[in-house]
Amino acid sequence: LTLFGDLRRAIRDGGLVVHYQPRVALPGGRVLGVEALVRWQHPDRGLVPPAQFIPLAEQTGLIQPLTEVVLEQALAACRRWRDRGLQLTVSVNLSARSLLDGGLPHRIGELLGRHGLTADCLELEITESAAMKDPVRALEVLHRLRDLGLELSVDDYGTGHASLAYLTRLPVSTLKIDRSFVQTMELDASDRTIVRSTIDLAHSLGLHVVAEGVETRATWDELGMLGCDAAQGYWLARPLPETDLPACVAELQ
Ligand code: G
Ligand code: G
Ligand code: NA
Repeated sequence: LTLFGDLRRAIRDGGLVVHYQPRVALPGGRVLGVEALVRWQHPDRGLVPPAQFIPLAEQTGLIQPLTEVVLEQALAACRRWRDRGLQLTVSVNLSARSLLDGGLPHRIGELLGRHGLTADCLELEITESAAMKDPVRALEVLHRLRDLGLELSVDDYGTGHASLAYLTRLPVSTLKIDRSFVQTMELDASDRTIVRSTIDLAHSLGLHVVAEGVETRATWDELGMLGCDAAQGYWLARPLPETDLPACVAELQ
C-alpha cells in the first residue's frame, strides 16, 4: 500500500527517470534509435527496477499517468537530440492496459505536436500477451496508432501465445526476439534454431527483426550471418541517461 502511494507521488513529482538503450543496425553498427526504459529513483529504496513497479501500476490504474510521463520524457529527449543533429527514433513500451486505452492515440498525437515531432520519431512496443488480453479491442487501438503514422513492434517475441494468424493481423513493422533466446543462442542449439526461424519468419512476413539481449561479440557476429536487421544488448550499450546518448552514439558508429 505504501509502495502505491510512493509510486503515485513519483509519477506526479518527477521521481521517474527514463534511460535509453541504443538499437544498432547489423552489420554496420549505425544507431537507428533507442528504447525508452523507465526507472524509479525511490528516496529510501534506491533504484527500483520496472519489474517491481510496472505490474503494480497496471493493477492500480497508475499505468496511464506513468505511460504519459515516459512518453513526455522520451519525446522531449528526442526533440533535444534532434536539435543537436541526432536523428533517433524512440521506442516506448506499452502495457496491456494502454492497449485498451481508446484515448491514447489522440493524446500521443497532441504530444508529438507539442514537441514539434512527426510520427516517425516514435515507435511503440507491445507484447503478444498484452494484445491477447482483448484481441479485438487491441487491434482497434493499434490500427488507430498506426493511422497516426507511428511504427509498432512486437516485443519479447517467442514468449507469448498469440497465434501466427493473429500475429499477421497486427499492424506492426518489427519483431523483437526475446532476450531469453538470444542470450543463450551460442550455447543452446534449440535457442539458435528459434532465433534463426524467427528471423526467417519476420522477413517472410515483410517485417524487420531486432534481437534483444546481445551480450557478446560472438552473438552479434552470428546474428549478422543469420540476416538479423538490428540488435540491442549490453555488449553494444546499456540503457543510458539522455545526456550520455550522444557520446555513446558517436562511439558506436
Ligand atoms: O529496463 P529493465 O530491464 O529493467 O526493464 C524491465 C521490464 O520493464 C522490461 O520488460 C520492459 O519492457 C519494462 N518496461 C521498462 N520501461 C517501461 C515502460 O515505460 N512502460 C512499460 N509498460 N514497461 C516498461
Ligand atoms: O523486453 P524488454 O523491453 O522488456 O527488455 C528490456 C530489459 O532488458 C531492460 O530491463 C534492459 O535493461 C534489459 N536488457 C537490455 N539489454 C540486455 C542484455 O544484453 N542483457 C540482459 N540480461 N538484459 C538486457
Ligand atoms: Na521492450
